[in-house]
Amino acid sequence: MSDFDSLAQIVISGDFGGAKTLTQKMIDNGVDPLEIINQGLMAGMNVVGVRFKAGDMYVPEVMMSARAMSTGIELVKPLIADKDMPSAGKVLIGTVKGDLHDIGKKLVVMMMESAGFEIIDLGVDIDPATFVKGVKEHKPQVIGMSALLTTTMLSMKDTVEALKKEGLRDTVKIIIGGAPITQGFADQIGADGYAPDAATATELCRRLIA
Ligand code: B1M
Repeated sequence: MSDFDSLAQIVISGDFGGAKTLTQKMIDNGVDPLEIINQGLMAGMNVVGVRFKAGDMYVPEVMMSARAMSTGIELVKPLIADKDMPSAGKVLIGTVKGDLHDIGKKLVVMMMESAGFEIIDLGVDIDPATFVKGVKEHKPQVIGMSALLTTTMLSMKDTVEALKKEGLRDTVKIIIGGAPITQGFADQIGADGYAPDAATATELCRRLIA
């Protein structure tokens, strides 16, 4: 098995100690940092995404894998000039107004970061005006909104309307998710997409940005 395959396997198993040791060994051996990311760390996380979506991996395991991936990335990052660091796109994300649930959103963030997206995480209880301000300031390609309460999902519609009012709606793609959200609701409020889980959300962003 090559070091790349071993590193991918280490990420899949969520072994952050192993990720640190092998990434450092590969750096010391002069392996290209971008290859360490793409063929080792990200390759492993891609498998995690597929397995999680299929129900073969669970939330705590995915979090361990994401941590293993981050451990490797942190070692490699200083060796890569900013211009070389691959960015899949910029995503502004938050849990909507009145809603404090963020475990799922954090998972979405981890998965997207692992896939090379630049994430601006606004946090929880984010009102439409703050999303609008975030779009003006950060100019993301995608806005992601999360809601876990049936009472707060309506704030997603308010945010879409607020973006329209400010003339910003056509500058970004909007994706939504969270336990009570459906594709039908996404269509109803004029979002560009809905994802039932973190892996699908990441794929959706890739598709919308492409
Ligand atoms: Co709350 N809670 N909670 N809660 N809570 C639920 C959601 C609830 C279903 C429990 C129940 O009654 N059975 C219920 C909602 C009922 C409803 O509206 N239909 C509920 C309630 C009522 C409440 C309170 C009102 C309780 C009270 O105070 N009376 C209160 C509200 C507080 C508030 O938000 N204002 C409350 C509080 C809390 C805690 C603070 C205690 C805690 C949250 C801690 C935290 O998040 N930091 C909590 C928790 C943990 C839950 C449950 C048990 C678990 C949620 C979770 O983390 N799931 C939940 C019951 C349940 O779901 N079994 C419940 C794991 C997580 C990985 O899944 O968040 O679905 P999930 O995320 C998934 C997908 O949905 C998707 O990807 C994720 C990963 O695959 N996804 C996206 C999520 N966001 C996405 C965004 C995307 C795309 C995909 O694109 C941008």
